[in-house]
Amino acid sequence: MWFKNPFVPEQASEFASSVDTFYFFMVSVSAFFAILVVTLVAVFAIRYRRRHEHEAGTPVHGALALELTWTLIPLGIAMVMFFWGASIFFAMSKPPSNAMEIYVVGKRWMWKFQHMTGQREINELHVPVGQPVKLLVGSEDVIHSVYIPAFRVKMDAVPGRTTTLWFTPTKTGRYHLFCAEYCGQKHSGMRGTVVVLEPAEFQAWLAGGPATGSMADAGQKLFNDLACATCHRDDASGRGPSLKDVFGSTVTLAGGATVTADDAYLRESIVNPQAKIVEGYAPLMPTFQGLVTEEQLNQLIAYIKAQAGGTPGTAAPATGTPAPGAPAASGTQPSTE
Ligand code: HEC
Ligand SMILES: [Cu+2]
Repeated sequence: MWFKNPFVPEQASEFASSVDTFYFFMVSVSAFFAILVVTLVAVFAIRYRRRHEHEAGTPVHGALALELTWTLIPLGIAMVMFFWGASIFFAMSKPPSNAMEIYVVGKRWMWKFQHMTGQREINELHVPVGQPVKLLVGSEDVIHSVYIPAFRVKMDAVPGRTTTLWFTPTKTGRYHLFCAEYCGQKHSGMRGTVVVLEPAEFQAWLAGGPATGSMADAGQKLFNDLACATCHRDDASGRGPSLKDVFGSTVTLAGGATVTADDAYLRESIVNPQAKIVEGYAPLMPTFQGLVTEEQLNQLIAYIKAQAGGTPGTAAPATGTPAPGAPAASGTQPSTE
């Protein structure tokens, strides 16, 4: 930014300077009017004070120009704030399609990350500089909130839902990550570090990680272990619809309504299958709520997404993909009882 403000955290993402400039503008406008009003109150109180017992001011009967001025100027300023703020908000809520996707799960009291290529991290997140990164945020238990002050981004982690947050880091280094939603006894300890690396270093880091399969591989394994595959086949021969190209497609539901099969829809279809029934199928899919952890759910979703061509986010980090066929990362065996 055009000045180094000692009162704000380091600026390490593309949003940082636009958020700070906007914030500085709002604080300046507020300070200007606060000081103006207080000063005028003081000046007028002294200047127009009552000087003797029976003195009364001249009454004012309407002053259209004055009233228009003090209405229109603040209106104009408020509108500038609104549209400026809204444009930043929209930019922050629309991740670019080339963003690298990383899954985040908040859990009392830690942050778990999983890269598409399979690497998992706890309380540490490695990302390359200059690359848009999209976090798909979920929670294993209560509401948490991912907060990275240096990037000026914050997003709630809500149980049962996938929220997203994105940023483009502009500087290598280590940055704080906090939980910004009080979540229990050790909330204040629910912290982490975002490590921003040069792209080459990041690739080396990815390649050097434990040899796990990609998220989609882990998801495929779960898909078989949980017997999803018995109902969902690639052709139409199963009791459930083929999931091959479902991600990103428009699904027609029983009753005729349509819905776009995005992350949220896939998640709901697995934990609450009765909520939206696909046209032409019986509502016989059992719920997997409680049978899969949040991370396993992400892996299943990653697998379903990977089956639809041109999945955003899977292309970027692909160069660091560890040996294919390596065993799935998942340590816990899902129960299918
Ligand atoms: C007993 C058979 C059965 C099993 C097991 C099963 N499903 Fe389903 N699934 C269905 C049926 C039938 C539908 C369509 C009706 C509906 O929407 O509930 C469906 C719908 C879906 C949809 C929405 C598909 C679309 O075209 O919109 C997804 C996603 C899905 N299942 C994922 C899974 C996953 C993941 C598993 C394993 C964890 C699984 N299913 C296990 C029968 C099954
Ligand atoms: Cu928390």
